[in-house]
Amino acid sequence: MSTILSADSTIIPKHIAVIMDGNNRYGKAHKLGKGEGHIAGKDALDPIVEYCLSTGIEVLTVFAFSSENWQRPPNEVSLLMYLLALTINEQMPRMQKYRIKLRFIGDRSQLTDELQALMADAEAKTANFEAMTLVIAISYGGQWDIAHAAQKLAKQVQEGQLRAEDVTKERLAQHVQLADVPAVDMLIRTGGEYRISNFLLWQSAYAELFFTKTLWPDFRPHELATMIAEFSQRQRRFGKTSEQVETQTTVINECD
Ligand code: M2E
Repeated sequence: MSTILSADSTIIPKHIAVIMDGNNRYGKAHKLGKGEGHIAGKDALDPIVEYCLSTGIEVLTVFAFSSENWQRPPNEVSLLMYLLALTINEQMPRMQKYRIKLRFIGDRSQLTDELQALMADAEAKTANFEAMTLVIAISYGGQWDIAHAAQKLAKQVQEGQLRAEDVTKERLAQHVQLADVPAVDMLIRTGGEYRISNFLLWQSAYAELFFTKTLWPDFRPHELATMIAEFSQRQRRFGKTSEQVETQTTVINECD
């Protein structure tokens, strides 16, 4: 397996995905108003992004809004939509400063034209940046992602460009979201629940899983650093297994 090592020989993951759970419970615990936990959660991301950047993580993907979140109370959905637009606008100068590529995954057809335009504009303005990629999952579901990829192949079959027996996992892998970046190495969930909740199902097939009771607004870089150290140890312990795992990678440094 191609591996990137830090100066102290820690194995650095290429792609970290985070389920940022616990905003509402944080709001309640701190006696904040309804929805204010999400505002606190919005600010927790910046230090994590900066830590990932300085550590050499290539891709950070965060679950901002799931396909299931549409079923939350209408007030909360509206607030989250507002916060998404606000955050994208707020983040643009930081993306330029740090040269971070911003990308979005999920079913955009469900979002307002205004939000869709904002997302397209943010992607276009950061498309050439290569310090890191920050992926925001909005209206995203892993099952939607896989079904959407299957539809693309089904259309090719319908048009006679592909045989049904050529619908393989390799071809599906080319059509799921983030097909062009390394697979998820670490999947982290904050907030104390032990579920994947329909996040990057395909892309996390071989991910190491990390769960913490820390609520998302309290999640800090030092806790992420501890998890990365644990990731590194797990990778070393199961080195044999991980050698057999084929991921889409750019070879930077062959080790072992
Ligand atoms: C996010 C969105 O719960 C969400 C509220 C908005 C902020 N957030 C959490 C995000 O995930 C857009 C960008 Cl550019 C960055 C983060």
